[in-house]
Amino acid sequence: IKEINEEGTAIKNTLTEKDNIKKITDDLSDINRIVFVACGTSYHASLTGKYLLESLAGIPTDVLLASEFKYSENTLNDETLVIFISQSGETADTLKALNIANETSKTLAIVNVAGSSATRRAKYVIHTQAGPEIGVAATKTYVSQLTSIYLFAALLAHDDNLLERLQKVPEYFEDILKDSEIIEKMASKYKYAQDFFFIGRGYAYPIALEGALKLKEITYIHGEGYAAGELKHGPLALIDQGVPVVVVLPPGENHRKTMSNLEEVKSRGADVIAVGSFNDEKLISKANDLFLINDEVDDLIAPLVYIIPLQLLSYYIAIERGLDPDKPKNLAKCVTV
Ligand code: F1P
Repeated sequence: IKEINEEGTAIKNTLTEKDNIKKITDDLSDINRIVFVACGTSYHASLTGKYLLESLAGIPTDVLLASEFKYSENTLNDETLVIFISQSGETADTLKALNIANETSKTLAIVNVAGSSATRRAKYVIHTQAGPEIGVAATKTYVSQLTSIYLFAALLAHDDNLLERLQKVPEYFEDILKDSEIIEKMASKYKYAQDFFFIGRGYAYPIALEGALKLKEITYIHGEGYAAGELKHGPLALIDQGVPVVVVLPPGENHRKTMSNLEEVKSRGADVIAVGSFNDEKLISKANDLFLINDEVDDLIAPLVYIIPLQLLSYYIAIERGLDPDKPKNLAKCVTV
């Protein structure tokens, strides 16, 4: 919980890396493809990077799990930038992929631990400024990775408006944390659920995936993250009376469509837990449980902010179930095999 509380500060500190990141983007004007490579939470940060880089900079971007990297390695060349995201900089699968990519392409590592192996092997390095993270499940390092990726994309795309908006992001955290009691009550209501679903579209999709991963990691409850539009291709069969479905719904162009997915799950009896904005009357009238966020946080910057209530939900459910959220079973802080 200490680390979740430090997330606003971690973002503020990481924003100070802007000038260092600018030097890197100035040097990369000739790239025509980007490939992100990562594991776990860092993979979800990478997915957000794909949406940002393709929409802001128009650069085709792929995202690969480090353990699957070798199946795509022969598509790389010297105009490809391969970006490795890893809080530890020591994850074995990520380092293996980095060694391979160094042979053909430009490589950039976005890492929280200074001096780690990834920082020594990659051509370019961005240091996230989250400070030490003791909890095994990544929280403040995740929003710091995202902050680095946002800065990188905004600088590459010369998007001054986004750069300005990023400065404001830490200000949204205080209000969210003040409302954490709302999440505590939700946790007590849903602590015995066997399955959770998390849905979102566009920028909200990786938020849903990361929300589901946090739940699995620290509460051992089955959580599935889905692109909201994918529900109708099978998973709707699993939505029954009383199944909690977390709908991630920031204001933006996907709102109408995600609302119709919300109606779909609700008509099958799901308990809808919505994370949305204060002025969203439609959402407020439909959800069973709500967590509301400042209306200024639209879908573009939502990944940095909307993840906080989802992390808190997993945290409080773990506490309610008598589990130690800092020491999840079968998960190491750094996977070196
Ligand atoms: C990747 C990761 C983390 C997860 C856990 C195990 O680590 O999957 O996302 O929370 O710590 O490792 P990293 O490559 O980002 O250090």
